[in-house]
Amino acid sequence: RIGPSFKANHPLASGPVVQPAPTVDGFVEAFLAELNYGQGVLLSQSTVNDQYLALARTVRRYLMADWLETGARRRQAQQKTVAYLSAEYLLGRQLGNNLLATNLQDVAEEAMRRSGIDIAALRSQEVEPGLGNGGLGRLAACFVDSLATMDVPCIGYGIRYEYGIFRQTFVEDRQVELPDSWLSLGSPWEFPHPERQVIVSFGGHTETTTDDAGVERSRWIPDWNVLGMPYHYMVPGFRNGVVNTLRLWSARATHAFDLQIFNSGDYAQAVRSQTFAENISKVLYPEDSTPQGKELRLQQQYFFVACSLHDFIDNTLPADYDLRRLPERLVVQLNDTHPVIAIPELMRILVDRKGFDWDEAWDITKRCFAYTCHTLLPEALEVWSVDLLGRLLPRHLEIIYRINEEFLDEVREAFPGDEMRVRRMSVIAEHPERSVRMAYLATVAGAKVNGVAELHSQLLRDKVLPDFSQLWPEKFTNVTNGVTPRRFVLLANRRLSDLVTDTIGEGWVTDLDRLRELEPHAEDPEFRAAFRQVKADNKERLYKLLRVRDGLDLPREAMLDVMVKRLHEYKRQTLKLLHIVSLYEGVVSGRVAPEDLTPRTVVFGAKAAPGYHMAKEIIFLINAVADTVNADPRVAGRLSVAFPANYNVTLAEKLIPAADLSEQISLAGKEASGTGNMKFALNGALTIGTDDGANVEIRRLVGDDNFFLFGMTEPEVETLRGEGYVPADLYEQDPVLRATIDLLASGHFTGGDRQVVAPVVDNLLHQDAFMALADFPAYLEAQARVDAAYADPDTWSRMAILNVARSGFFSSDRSMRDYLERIWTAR
Ligand code: GPQ
Repeated sequence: RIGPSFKANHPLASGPVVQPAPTVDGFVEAFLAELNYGQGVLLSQSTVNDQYLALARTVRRYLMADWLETGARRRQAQQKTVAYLSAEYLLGRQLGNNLLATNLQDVAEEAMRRSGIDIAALRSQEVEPGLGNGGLGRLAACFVDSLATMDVPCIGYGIRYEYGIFRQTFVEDRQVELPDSWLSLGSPWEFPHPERQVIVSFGGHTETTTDDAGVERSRWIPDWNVLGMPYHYMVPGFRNGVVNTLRLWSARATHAFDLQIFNSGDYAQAVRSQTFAENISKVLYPEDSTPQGKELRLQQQYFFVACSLHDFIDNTLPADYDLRRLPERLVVQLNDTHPVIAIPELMRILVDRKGFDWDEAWDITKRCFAYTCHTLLPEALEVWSVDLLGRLLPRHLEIIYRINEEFLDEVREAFPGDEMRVRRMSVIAEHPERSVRMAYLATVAGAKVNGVAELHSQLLRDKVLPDFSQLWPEKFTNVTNGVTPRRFVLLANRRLSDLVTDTIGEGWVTDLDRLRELEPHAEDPEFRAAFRQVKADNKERLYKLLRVRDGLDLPREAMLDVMVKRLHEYKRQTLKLLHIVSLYEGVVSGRVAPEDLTPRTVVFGAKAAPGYHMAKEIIFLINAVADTVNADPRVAGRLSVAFPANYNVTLAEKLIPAADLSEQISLAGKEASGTGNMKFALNGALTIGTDDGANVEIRRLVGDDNFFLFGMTEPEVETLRGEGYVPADLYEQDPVLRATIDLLASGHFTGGDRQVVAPVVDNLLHQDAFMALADFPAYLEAQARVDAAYADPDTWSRMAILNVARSGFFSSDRSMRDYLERIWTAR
């Protein structure tokens, strides 16, 4: 490793860092310097991209002193640090957030104006880093934001994918995926540190040797290596002088290029090892909640985990640090099972590299880790085949076996004679193939295990890990998810933020419970009118965007009904689609007069995993229904459906503030938490939702009167499944449902083609694993309640205001306080 070349005691060595003046003049000066010296162009000759990059680097300059100061302070303080290990960070655009954090948005806007530049054009130039799939990745981004705002020492560790989540387009109504080359126009927010590269090994075999003390030790002889190069990203706290670090790893070859082979003329072979190594961080796996068990994915997981632990232990702790005290300085939070291979990796470091004996190493390891589970779907629980793991990481497999052996001895001791239980609890599954259950490994090694909403944590204890919660009840806890109010209220909804600040004063952005002070204003007609105006303005802004972005022309006056989330059968986009078709069918069959429909615009946003066929069929069907409904004059101005492609964080920031109705309609017991639901409530949309995930807590807080609940509860779902669920019977018995499905099945939306709708329709009639048909009547009835409430603007605004006022609990700052209290300082 290349050390500092500067004398540490030189007067300039430790600052102060010169920060540009926080004035328009100071900003213009710094901006022009970046344009001229950083970008190498004159203002008169610069492109929008030049200007965007220079603007970004200017904002960076204002953050730099705080970043360096925070780093120095953290090194001095010897506090416990949270290492948040996450395979995904769905960051969203950085410019707006960082202008907000530095409180420079007005200065920057004026400085750009003075330079003859419209800052809005530069904002749109930024390609968001989409290094995550959905809720789990966005949660990680919210958490690091909150930790910086609360001045908690945290390093976010992850992977710098060269390609993030794919860009979605529609060709003839079907999803087509394009690569997300987010780095191609330059990446002003990252700092590569090649001098801090780390070696990561794979493959090979193990050997048993005897050490000087006569103890048998295993030694790993790997057969290939790659380098991990860290890229640092600033994570600014909100106007508090703190800037934490996100450290994302990029894979490089140890030997990029073989000159001998090149000279002999085989160019492809000459760079083979480079291509091979760089593949590891090439692309984000686009499966959300459905791991595929692919070798490259395991390579990614081990790659970033090994880099991160090495970085913390060998580069972040003082050189002489006594590792027996590691738990005083480090807590590793595992974001789902993706980084769980960190557990045997820490054991390997302690035992093989640092010479600890097994028991001491295990004691240290157990106190360092905590595990968050984000799902209840059995197919989402990661397992790795022993065969693959043994081939890629033979020493880690050995360590896992020993952890499991000792753990199963403990089980036998607690439950003598109960071999069934031992088999159930084993970290190694025997069927359908010998494999490692990563959630079990995390539960065995973790000091704490948490779910992400109350209902989820309870089901996790009772249904997913019942044997473990019986053995170690005190291990299990809940931390309900949250979202950052900086990005999702202040940045996304400036109009609402201004109204809130005018009404209750400043300070609520970092103390979100203060939104409660809005409650009395729900009764004030003037405030309600102002609140409605905010919604109207946000809708106008959205419709303007959708016209330019997607060529959509949407009616201004309608209720805006929004369902945005990954496409998953359990989330039940099909239930929403059945609702739309039933409204439409009512009009075209003459059952309902068009004037009796509450004008609605339904907006979907959803990406499907490229290999998830049913999800892609559902996307096709939504698009087909949208085309037909939007073109039919019989429902014109009464019902429209929009499905803008490529839903991402950037679009969410425009959509959510404009929404009237938030669709959270998963089958009860399937959505671990949801976080979109929280963003909508905080932005004054009302929720129509099932008793699932964090909906339960939203409803309890905002009140039954201000939430449209429908559908079966989780125990009712279980009962129905136990009785034998036959969706076709419901179709036979319910004339509205039958007419709705018949219209879909008739080919009405697909130019008469009945074949193309069959996959979805047949699945609903004959499987319907997520019981959309069972909840359909209740859903229609709840939507009728929605219409009735919407008919009176004052009723609706009152309910919406109370949603905002009572949702402060869902700040990710509160989630972080809960993690601190229940997990990170609890030991
Ligand atoms: N979630 Cl296991 C993901 O986004 N990806 C995953 O791989 C898994 C879970 C979601 C989960 O479905 C939501 O209910 C949660 O709100 C979210 O994680 C954050 O906890």
